[in-house]
Amino acid sequence: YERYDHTAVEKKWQNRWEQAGVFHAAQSMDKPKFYALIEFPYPSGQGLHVGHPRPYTALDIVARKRRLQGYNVLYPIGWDAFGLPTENYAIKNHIHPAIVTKKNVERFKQQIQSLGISFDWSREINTTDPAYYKWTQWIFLQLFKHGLAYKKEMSVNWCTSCKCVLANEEVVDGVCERCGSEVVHKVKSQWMLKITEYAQRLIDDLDLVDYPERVKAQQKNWIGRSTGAEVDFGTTVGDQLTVFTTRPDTLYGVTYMVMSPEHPLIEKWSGQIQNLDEVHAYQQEAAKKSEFERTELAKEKTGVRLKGVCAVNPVGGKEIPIFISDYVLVSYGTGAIMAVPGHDSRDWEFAKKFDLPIIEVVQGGNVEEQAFTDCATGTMVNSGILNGLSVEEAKVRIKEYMQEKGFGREKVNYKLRDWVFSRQRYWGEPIPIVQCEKCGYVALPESELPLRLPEVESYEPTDNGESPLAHMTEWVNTACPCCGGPAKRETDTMPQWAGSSWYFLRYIDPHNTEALADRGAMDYWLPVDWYNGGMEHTTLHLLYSRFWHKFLYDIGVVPTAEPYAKRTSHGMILGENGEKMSKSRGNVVNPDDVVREFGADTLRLYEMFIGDFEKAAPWSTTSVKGCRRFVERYWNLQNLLIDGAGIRPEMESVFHKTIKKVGEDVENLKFNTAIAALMALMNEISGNGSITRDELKVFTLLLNPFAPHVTEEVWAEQDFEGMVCQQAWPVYDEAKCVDALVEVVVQVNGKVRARVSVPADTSKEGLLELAKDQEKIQAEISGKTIVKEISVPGKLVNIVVR
Ligand code: ANZ
Ligand code: ZN
Repeated sequence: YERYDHTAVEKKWQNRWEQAGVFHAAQSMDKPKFYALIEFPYPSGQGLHVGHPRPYTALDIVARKRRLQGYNVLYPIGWDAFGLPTENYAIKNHIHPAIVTKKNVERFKQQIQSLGISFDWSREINTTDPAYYKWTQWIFLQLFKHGLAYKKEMSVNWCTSCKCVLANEEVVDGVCERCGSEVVHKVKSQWMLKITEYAQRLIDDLDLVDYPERVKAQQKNWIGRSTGAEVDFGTTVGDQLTVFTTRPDTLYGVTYMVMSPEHPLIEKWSGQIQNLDEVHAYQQEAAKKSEFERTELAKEKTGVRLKGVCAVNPVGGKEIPIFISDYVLVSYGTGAIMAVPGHDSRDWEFAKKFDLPIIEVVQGGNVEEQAFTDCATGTMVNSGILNGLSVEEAKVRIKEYMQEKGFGREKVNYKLRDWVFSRQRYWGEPIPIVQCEKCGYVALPESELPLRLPEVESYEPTDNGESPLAHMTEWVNTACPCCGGPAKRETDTMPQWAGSSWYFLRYIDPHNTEALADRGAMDYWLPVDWYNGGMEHTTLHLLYSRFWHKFLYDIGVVPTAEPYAKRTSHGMILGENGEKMSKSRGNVVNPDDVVREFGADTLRLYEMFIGDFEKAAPWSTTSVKGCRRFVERYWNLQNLLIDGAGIRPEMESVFHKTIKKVGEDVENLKFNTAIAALMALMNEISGNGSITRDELKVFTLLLNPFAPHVTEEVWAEQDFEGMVCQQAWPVYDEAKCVDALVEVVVQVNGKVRARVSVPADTSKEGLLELAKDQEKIQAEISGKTIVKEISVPGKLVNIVVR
């Protein structure tokens, strides 16, 4: 066989597959189904990156194998195309973001198609398509109607450069995740989604799904469930000051209180506070800081005492000072704390700085030196009714007591906040709400969906932080759907996370005009059987989409409580130097170049062979060439063909073992060892110098999910029937998977004392262990000192004793 021409072969098979529609999921629902999902790409201007094909290829291998095993497979793709990078590019170059998106999608599509991924292109979706976002808007309206979407004046993260509100998740280390600019706080009226209402179920239902433990742990952490109590402190001005604490057992150790600078009671007490100027100045300083800066542990504590107002401890009745300090956040718990400097580090630092008393209430540390926080096993002291109890007992006792006296109650809190769902930008889904002077916020009738994005002159956000849509007066001014009176459309758009929160539902029935998807089809296809995506999406997209899905489940739209039965995560592909690939580092590998030079099959094999799928791995051009040689060796197997059918007896064991291993490895994300097994089989065949047609068929079927083009070509060259992708996955016989046995002699001091039959691939250590287990050998060596052990797999063991 002549040189393998990957360019012609790959193009040819990609066209044939598409013409034959072999990767279209079947409409009929009689076969078992397999729904494989990858995170759909954001079609950026940079085009495909070599990181993209890693998850696509991995699930493609699973999908292709499952098709061969008789499953009806749904493996779809689409475009998550709303969002800032496109909008920013559009602003800079004065091109409509829709045009930019179209161009980027075309490029991405052509690149992905060159990889031979078995996506069902007939179900391609695009979040910016009005026929798609009609249903994104529809879901928003359902949330609104169920009281889960609401508008709220709130302090939001404001990126000074993007001129845009950011969700907490989009602020990383105090700067904008996208542009790296400073993030400040600004009060704005925002659309919010009540994800907090689902906090407990989002934790509980992790028990129903097969996610990696690290993913479950990150989600739980993010939701941040905390159990404790709310305690009402009296004040000298009449109002109650309520705090949330996880340590109600330390109530007798409270020596002062701290309120967040934004706490509403401060305004209320302005008549009584004697140092109001100082308080206002502090509030202004705090507003400038990000939440990250405020809660940084290492930061020097600051604060101002509220002169003229004191709190009263509900146990003991002692008056204690109240401070405001930025280490207490307005948005968590009640926005105020009881300070226990003896047992909380932040309180301890604050107390030292402001010279406040420190009381030890759990014995075992030295609270003058540092806060004794790790005190779960200590005994209560200086604590009235709690004295002598353990911390655990004290928690129970004080909760009973406060319930009895009516100054407190048990309380569970979550770190999770409601989802800020407004963006003051153009390139997003319009929020289908109008504001009427008489009726307030009114939902658009569903018959008016989709509410299309109007054409605007300029996509720049305005300096006062309004969306560019706010300039479109004829669009903004409308009639109230409720009373017909004058009303204004909402000009904020949805955040980028909206479209991706339900896209896996649309793939099931992408052209439906009556519903987001047909219920019968959802009953069949849901849940997604296997969803692979990046670890960076664990707390955002994965949580958001679980929330939307649960809501849709509650209102009877979808049949399952969870969207994804199984989740896996791939590692990143790094540059040849082991650093993250980036233009500035000059280490970017373009997948197009690899496909052109070596072929898509080689790129696919390489990306799977590069290392443990779940770990990051550096690129290596040498190894790419190794994979190309493997493809050529496979192609050249055709030179070794001999007459005769079936798998020859001497090849039986290795073939059956390989069928078993490749199948199991693919299901366990061990693509690299599956390929290694195929390489080993190849060596075995080469060593043999010949291959039967049936052996070639089995090898081809096993290799097909990894290298789909060259395998189709060999199949066709050999006039085998049909296409490989329409055959059946080979089955192995467990009985034939056992290794051939070999006889090994066991010597003691050079004399043969036993012979044992062991599997041919028994390791050095395994062999030695087996040898020592022999009765005859035990008799020879017991009571003696072993001075040397020699073990030669497949041959002999020699134990030297004295
Ligand atoms: C008294 C106390 C004593 C506390 C002690 C801790 C240790 P998590 O686990 O994060 O829920 N806290 C409550 N609300 C706060 C707010 N808005 N900003 C900053 N801190 C706040 O922690 C709850 C604990 O964090 C609460 O329990 C409270 O301090 C503080 F030995 O109350 B603790
Ligand atoms: Zn009205």
